[in-house]
Amino acid sequence: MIRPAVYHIPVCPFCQRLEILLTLKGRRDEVEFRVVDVTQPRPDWLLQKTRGTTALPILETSDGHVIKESLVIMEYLDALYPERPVAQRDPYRRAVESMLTRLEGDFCTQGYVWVMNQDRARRDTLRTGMLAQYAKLNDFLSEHAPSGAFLFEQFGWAEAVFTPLFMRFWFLEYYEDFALPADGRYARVQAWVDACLAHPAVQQVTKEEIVKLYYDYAKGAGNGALLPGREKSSFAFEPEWRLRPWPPKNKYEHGATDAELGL
Ligand SMILES: N[C@@H](CCC(=O)N[C@@H](CS)C(=O)NCC(=O)O)C(=O)O
Repeated sequence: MIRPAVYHIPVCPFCQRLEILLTLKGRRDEVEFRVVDVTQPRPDWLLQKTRGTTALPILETSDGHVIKESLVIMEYLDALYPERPVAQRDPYRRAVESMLTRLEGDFCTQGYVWVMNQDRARRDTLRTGMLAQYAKLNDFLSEHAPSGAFLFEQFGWAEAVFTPLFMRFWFLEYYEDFALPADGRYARVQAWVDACLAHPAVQQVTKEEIVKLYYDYAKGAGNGALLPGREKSSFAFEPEWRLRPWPPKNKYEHGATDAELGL
């Protein structure tokens, strides 16, 4: 039987959600992950599968159907392999984790808008906006999961959705000196973030990889786009990220060359 295939961009947070979900289910090897290079135009055969859209991941089922959107693909995989369900089964608990999941879009947008910002004057506003997003999560968890690390007893659906974003936001820590203030307003969400980052099912990427690959995002160029004066994207596969130096942190003062980035 042909395995389902996920077309993905390595280091993409939405793709990592699928890897985490499958790892939690002990099914990581039952889905084939096929790598797409975000720095190159999408090949025609892929655009035919997606009917022209470029966002990844997509999943191609064993019988050739295409499913888009990471949260929808998560639903599909959780239903396809029903043992060890990741989504809550109890209707109320499922509603609670769905309410938390609905917060991921604004949370994600705020972090990406901030990392891509090039106007130093907007930094404070963006930081305030990011803190407001964390405060929302803090409030939600304080109401629905005041004690314990996770939303429910174990790392589950909401954690699989959010952890890839917590990991990407290492780029805010590095390029924007962002850290959650160590006070009561964020204590519950900080405990959640820490528990999520430490979980064995999420170790597909590292801080070093994210900081190095997302350098161009920090300079305002997303999705493998090329910055002026550069010949290679920080998302290039070669040279491998481990062989490159850590990028300069001072994104508002300096634009690193390919050579400085080890590209
Ligand atoms: N809402 C989508 C977002 C997917 C998305 O934005 N993927 C990025 C990679 S991290 C992408 O494919 N960007 C390239 C493009 O859109 O052409 C999901 O959850 O799957």
